[in-house]
Amino acid sequence: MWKVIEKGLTKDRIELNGSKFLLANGYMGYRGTLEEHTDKELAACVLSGLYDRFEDKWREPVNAPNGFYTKVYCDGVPLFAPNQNMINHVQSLDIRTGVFERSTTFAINGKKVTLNSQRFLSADDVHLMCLRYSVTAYEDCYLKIETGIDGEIWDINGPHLKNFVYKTDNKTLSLGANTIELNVPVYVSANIITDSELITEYTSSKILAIIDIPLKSGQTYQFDKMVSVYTGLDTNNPLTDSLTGCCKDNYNDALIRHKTRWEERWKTSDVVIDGDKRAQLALRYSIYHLMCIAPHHSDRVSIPARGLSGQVYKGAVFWDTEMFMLRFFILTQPEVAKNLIRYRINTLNGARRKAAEYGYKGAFFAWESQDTGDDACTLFNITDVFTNRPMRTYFRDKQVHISADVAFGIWEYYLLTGDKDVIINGGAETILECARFFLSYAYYKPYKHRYEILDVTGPDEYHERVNNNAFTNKMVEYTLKATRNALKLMWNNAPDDYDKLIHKLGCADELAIIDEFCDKLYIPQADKNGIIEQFDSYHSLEDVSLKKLKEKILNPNEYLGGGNGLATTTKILKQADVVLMLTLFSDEYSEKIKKANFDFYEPRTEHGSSLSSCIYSILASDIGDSQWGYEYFLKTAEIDLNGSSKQYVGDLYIGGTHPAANGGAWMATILGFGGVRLKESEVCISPRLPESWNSLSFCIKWKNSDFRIEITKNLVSIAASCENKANGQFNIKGSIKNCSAGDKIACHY
Ligand code: IFM
Repeated sequence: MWKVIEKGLTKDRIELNGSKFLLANGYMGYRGTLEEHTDKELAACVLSGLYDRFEDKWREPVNAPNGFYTKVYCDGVPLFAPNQNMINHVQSLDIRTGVFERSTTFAINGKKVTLNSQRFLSADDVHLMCLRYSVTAYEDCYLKIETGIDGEIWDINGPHLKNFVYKTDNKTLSLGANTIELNVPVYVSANIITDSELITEYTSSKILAIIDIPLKSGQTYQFDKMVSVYTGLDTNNPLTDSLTGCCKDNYNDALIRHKTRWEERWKTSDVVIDGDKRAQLALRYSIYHLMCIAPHHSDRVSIPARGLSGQVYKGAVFWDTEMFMLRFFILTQPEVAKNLIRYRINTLNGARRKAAEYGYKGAFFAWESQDTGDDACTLFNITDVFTNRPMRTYFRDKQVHISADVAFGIWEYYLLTGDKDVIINGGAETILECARFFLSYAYYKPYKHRYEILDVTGPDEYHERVNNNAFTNKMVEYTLKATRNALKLMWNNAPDDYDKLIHKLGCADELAIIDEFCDKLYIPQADKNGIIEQFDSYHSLEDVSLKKLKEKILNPNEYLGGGNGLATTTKILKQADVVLMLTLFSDEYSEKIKKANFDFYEPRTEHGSSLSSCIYSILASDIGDSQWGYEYFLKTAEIDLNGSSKQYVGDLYIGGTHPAANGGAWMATILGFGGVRLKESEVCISPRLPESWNSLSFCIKWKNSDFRIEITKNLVSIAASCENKANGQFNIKGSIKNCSAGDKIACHY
């Protein structure tokens, strides 16, 4: 259950396959197109963390020139899949090792030839991409192979590269260019490993090595191509470094090193489901995506909403990372989680600038965050499909919950890892700045003796500018409590740093007010039926059924929110909102309340966001409805396998991979079906496996200690690593078990 295979190829599959067969290593992502494909087929090598703005278009990540570009002519006829000469095609992605393969057979004037390729983006050296390419002839024929670096690249809001320069020496080719906005150099060098003679050719956008070779029937010609990518953000000498990078290794050795890294990752991150092959593949596929786009190498970048599958959503980092992906990394690869946290700390000044821009104090994090933390989100983010006019959306200025999501991520990282260093070095400051932002944003209503948070947009983006969104208020409360605790931790562990911080921010007087704010913040409560109103006056909106609402849709891409959206005046929500709150703060709400809200909001949720289903899955499991839980899990886990997601909103292309759903699939499994709740002092496990699952096994790292957990229908077994420093306290459906280094415990439930 480790291979994703697709047989045959039609034009309409190319775009989806680009995402489905993505290779990535955190530094760059290479779409699952074929070597002969170009910008027209959306071939792209997306660079993480390098952004560019062309004229007044949206700023977005830069795509590097395509170093895998290779095209073969057989007796003068180009081999291009899919076309009328293609008689067989299969492509696969080995998610255990991050290796892509294709095999395509063509018939040219009655002569058969097969192209095979294998490629990977090294997990060991993130600048390196490797291709092994071969052609087999079944009749005598004459081949011309052009392989090189293609500078004609797919851009959504480009072009982003100018001043192309070419360089060649014997078996290496280099193509360099500079970004438009900041003039950052980008270099791609390729080392073509072959005994054949190469003739170099330039076109206006490509540098090519040409290999002319006659093949006898049954003969195979093979070459390897080692490609290295460096930019001016990585080094002062991107040309030299990319040239050295592409020459230092051979394909086989690089592959061994790459596979070793993947093996290490799976060791801590694999989840084994016994009894359900479909779920197993979908879950592993989700985990593969999380691991391949994660910044293992840097704390200057995070994970964009569409990963490294393209420039969609401006390559920006949303709340998706903290709320949907971070927990996977905290519990399986905390060093990556730390990079994700440090990215927010490193972009704190951008968040301060945004708060100041709106007249607030502290840190208002970007709804769409890029390299500096300044907000890439525009005020008119969607175009109305009917009028073709830009539509005012309030994502940028009113989704204030983003600052609470960031604070939540930082504090949860600390609670589950015990890593005080992050809190002392920037974490506490960031959380405190978020609290100061909320204090300046909130209103104190003296006649109600409470603080309220007015004029916000919650996760349900169909209802903008509402008051007291329950999720937002609850998250703000968490931020304020985390502020107290983070400052206490700093005071106890690094009093000098604490003093310096309070002095630097000049906020000594605000600390007591933050405490009062926390105690007097209004948190919407359940009514007599157990329902928590999503925001003030939500209940007075029209209660139309989702079916009826959908019948009114005139254009499949029309936006249901905004000023005139069909959902705006109704109770139909875009994505989990109150339900998300109930999963995050599960312990604080009774089963009755959870059930009442699930039953109330579920039929009213359109799931217009890929972030929605996983949350419903978790809550469904929590309230014991494994059927709902399973359906929503599959919807989430298979989203990038079957390409079933929305591709357009208005005229905005939103295709690509869905890392938040990938993280959501993991959460739905571990938190939902596994019933795992991680706290600072103990790990609680209340399993509710889906019917067909015999067992679920996985590892978690909790407070720097490793535990292997296996859950069957009636037994939870836990094995602690012999190297563990901390003892684990496990609460298995109320039965408390301690698990020290080397222990193996089992508990019936
Ligand atoms: O962050 C999400 C948001 O909640 C819904 N629209 C898409 C964004 C990026 O995934």
